[in-house]
Amino acid sequence: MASSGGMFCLVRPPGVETFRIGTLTLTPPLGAAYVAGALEASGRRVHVIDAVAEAPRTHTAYFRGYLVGLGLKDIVRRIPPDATAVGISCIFTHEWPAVVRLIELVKQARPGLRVVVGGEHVTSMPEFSLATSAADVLVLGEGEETVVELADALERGRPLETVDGIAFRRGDEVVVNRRRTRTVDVDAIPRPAWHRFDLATYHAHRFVGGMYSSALTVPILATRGCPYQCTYCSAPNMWTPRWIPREPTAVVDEIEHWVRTLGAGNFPFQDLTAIVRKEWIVAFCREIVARGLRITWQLPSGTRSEAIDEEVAALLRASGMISMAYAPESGSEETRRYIKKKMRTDRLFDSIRAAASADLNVTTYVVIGFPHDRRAHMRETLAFARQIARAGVTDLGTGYYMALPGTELFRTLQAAGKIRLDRRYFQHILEGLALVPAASYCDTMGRAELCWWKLRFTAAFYLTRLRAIGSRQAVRSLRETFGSADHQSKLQTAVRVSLKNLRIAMAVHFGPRWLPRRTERAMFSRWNDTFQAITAGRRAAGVEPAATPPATELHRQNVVDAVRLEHETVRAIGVPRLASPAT
Ligand code: B12
Ligand code: SF4
Repeated sequence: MASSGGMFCLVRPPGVETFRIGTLTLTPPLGAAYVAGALEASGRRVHVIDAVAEAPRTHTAYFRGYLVGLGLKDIVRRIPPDATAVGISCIFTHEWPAVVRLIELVKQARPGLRVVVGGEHVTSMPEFSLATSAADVLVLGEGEETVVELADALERGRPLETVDGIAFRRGDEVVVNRRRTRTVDVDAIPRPAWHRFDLATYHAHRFVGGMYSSALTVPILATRGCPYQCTYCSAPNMWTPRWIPREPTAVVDEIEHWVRTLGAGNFPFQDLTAIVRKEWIVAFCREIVARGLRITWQLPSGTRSEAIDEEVAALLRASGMISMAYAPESGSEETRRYIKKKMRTDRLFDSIRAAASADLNVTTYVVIGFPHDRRAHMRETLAFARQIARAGVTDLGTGYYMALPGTELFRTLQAAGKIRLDRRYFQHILEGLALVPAASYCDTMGRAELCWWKLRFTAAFYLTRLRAIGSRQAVRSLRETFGSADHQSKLQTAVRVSLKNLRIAMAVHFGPRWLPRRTERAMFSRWNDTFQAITAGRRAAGVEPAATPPATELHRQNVVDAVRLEHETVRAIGVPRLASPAT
């Protein structure tokens, strides 16, 4: 098991923020902590540079937003001299330009170091990521087993062609190997190596995700993957549409472990969709109650509503759940059908009422600006916003549609010539929750109109809610927003987060930029051409599906066909590496 190799240095790059209205703050990097745990369990020496925790007050202007954390050159300076490989996590597409620059600086300072990148972004576009950066190897999909096998191959000089789940550069070609099969025994995956990360700093800066809690926060993962196939979501490509839960007792063991060893008390679940089966969630809640654990836990990133009835809602409350989110994405049944969001309105409302009667804090997320969206769909969602407020939903989050890579809708937009991988593209993902969207991919509505609908939804929801809760509670809620006590509503956290972000976003533009503006613009000058050339190469290699139906027809096709092509087609595509404009 133990390896004779050198040290693996894992880097969590600076977080990216901007002025957005939402509770979505930075969080401790769960994926990187899992990778660190797997490398440690394989006997390797691991060093972590967590740019956010090491400089949480350092802000550097980045596009219209800012980076939070160590400067890129400072990260390079902190790589230990005996490191033989650097692993960088890149889960968000809008982080990619900063990661490209970071890799370039690593290669300038330490040309002999192997640079490995993992995460959702590189998994969604492996060829493009290798063409636009100086990375050596990408780890695609679930990372734990692959990174250990890759480290072993690098140490022993084994050919990279033999390692499933990676992409790498070979001369003027990028090679993408077959994907590794998902880990089925999820309970055997080593725990996240939180002892290598400074969770107290995340907590002190309220970088926790979800609703603020005064107890130390540790992110948790109870399940992996998601069985659904929403057309705008990259989960099927990242994890395949397979949902694998851990044993409920194993999840509670982990929670108890962090309570005992770290004094943790608040656990946001970072699952794609934690609650799918009623028996699972019932067993999990009963286990927490039986052990007498006095914790809070949250489901900030959205879950399915089908399994939540009155019995489950009462158990959620009894076990310490304080906030959850449903993501029907639209009040329009037609939109939900087009995007394959298999959610029935009557079941959703039953579930909302059950959650509200158990006094749970429920956020509902909607997305506007899907390519097919029409004004009629917006009017339906406006009525829906009022209905859910009356049914007991505590908060409404309205996001703008993002054309995320690795999704069915992205492929459709691309086939229709509507995707340009330019500066604005990277910006629009970060600004999915901004006041005004950075881009609109909708056929009938532009950015200004989408913004107008967002304002109308927000006003309609909160005015209806205000009428339901009364002004006295509203005043108390306002006081809590700016105090040090736990928040009772996500709006409180969102208001605080947004004001802080606005202040920093304005101040940061008088300070240093991550790259001079001209160089930042130049960086993208050839990215779109490279992307189009790669698309042609992928078509020739048979990776792209033969037919790309329009957005309104996508619900008729099974995403598994496209996922299979992407995962099983071993390919080598000729793409020269782009030189950086910063050198
Ligand atoms: C929790 C979460 C958040 C948290 C923050 C997470 C964080 N670390 O900062 C919150 C709620 C704040 C959030 C916000 C947003 N999010 Co979010 N989020 C997630 C979610 C649900 C879970 C992430 C997670 O912990 N996963 C579990 C771990 C185990 O998986 P992982 O991180 O992918 O890591 C594995 C592999 O990727 C790999 N790996 C990762 N790093 C490395 C490094 C190396 C060296 C190696 C070898 C391997 C490796 O191995 C890991 C273990 O298997 C994901 C979906 C998902 N399930 O991944 C979306 C997701 C990451 N979010 C997404 C988006 C779009 C956003 C927002 C832009 C939404 C918005 N409109 O504002 C914001 C941006 C916030 C910001 N400031 O940048 C997208 C990103 C897609 C993309 N291409 O950019 C995702 C993928 C969801 C989706 N499918 O649409 N998010
Ligand atoms: S949007 Fe949610 S339910 Fe749909 S595929 Fe993605 S993770 Fe699953």
